[in-house]
Amino acid sequence: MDFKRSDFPDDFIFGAATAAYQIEGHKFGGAGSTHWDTFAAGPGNVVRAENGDLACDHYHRYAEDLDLLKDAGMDAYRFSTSWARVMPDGRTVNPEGLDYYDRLVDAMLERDLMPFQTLYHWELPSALADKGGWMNRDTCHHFGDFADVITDRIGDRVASIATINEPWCISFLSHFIGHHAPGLRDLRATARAMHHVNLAHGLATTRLRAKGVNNCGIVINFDDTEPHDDSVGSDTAYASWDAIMNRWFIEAITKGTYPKEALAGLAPHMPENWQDDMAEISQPIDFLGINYYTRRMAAADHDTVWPHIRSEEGPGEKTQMGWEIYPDGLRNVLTRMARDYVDDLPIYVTENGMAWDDKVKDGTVDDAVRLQFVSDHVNATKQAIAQGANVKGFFYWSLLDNYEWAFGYEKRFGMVHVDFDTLKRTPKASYHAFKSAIAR
Ligand code: IFM
Repeated sequence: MDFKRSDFPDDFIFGAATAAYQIEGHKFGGAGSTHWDTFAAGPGNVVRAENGDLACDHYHRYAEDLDLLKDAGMDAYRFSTSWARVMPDGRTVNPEGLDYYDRLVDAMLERDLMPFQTLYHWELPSALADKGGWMNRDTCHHFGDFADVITDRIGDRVASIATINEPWCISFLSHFIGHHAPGLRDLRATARAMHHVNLAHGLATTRLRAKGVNNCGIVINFDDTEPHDDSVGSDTAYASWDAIMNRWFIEAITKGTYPKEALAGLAPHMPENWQDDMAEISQPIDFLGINYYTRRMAAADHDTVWPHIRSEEGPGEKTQMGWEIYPDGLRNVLTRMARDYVDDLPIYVTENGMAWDDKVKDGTVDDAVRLQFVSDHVNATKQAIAQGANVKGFFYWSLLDNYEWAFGYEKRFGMVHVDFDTLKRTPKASYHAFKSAIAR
């Protein structure tokens, strides 16, 4: 790879990320049904109707997986704690679930890996989904209870806590586009989910502060959005898409406001008195996690409903997901967020990575495209630091090939290949190259 650890400040952190439902094996340890289990069981929602029952069986193989992180010389592991494992119905504690995360965190510390925890990476318990899920304000309070319970058990040992992973996916992608659970296409549901997920962040932050947690933040996904061309229509489409995708969550959290271009469609459907929640939502955070994958071009499409947008991939080479490979976009997003929203608050690249149809041949996986991808994106991070963004770490998504939500096990993001029949792990060429690059 075309970078080395010494290109970065001494305290810069290199790591890899995963999420509970995507790797653990949800059928083990008394975890409760989630909205992903029921969504996957519905017709046509997920490739081959696959779910997270077994996934990578990290639940039993976590020691082997943490050894992979350690052997690669990584400093930190970004993982998530499944709400439905800890509280199968969203409210009642499952001691087995707490014991599991206790063991997992201790196993990280035994290997000198800093535990970067995410509270919610999409395992909404079905019992709460039945009551309206993120459309229902009560879910935010139940989430606060979950934050309390899991923090009482492992909060003394984690390096940081992010409340929510990718609020745009939880709300807009899941309630308007319908691609993720619960698979709705409903503007009113969307407006409510987009506000409630922010409120859940705020309420959980309040609970964590009451316990003295002093390294808590949120992880938001951003695209590097551009107008498709120089027409007025593309300009307007860009402003709307950027407001929904890139500004809604960060503006609420750092400024206590919502962008008018997004409210233009959402305001009539917002929960009553939403304005009263903005102070709780915009309380200070200690870091911002940024997930970046691609650039998007926004064009006007007046044959569609509000926001009248066609969002297209850029022209460059595409990954297995069909997403354009565009490293400059990471630099743009990092410098924009520092400049416009968080100033010198610590920023982490909490996810960046790509999927490819990787195959094991003679015991090795030659993922040359990923190797270049990682090199270019780490270098884009370096440029952002040089331009003043206070970026403190880079986490590759993902350590392992895993359950890629609506795409089932078809898309491979890992630096480590997983054979989903035998569960054998095979580090790919990118893993070995990353290891060499970050060696001390
Ligand atoms: O796999 C997902 C992850 O759960 C959230 N961020 C994007 C990744 C790739 O799609």
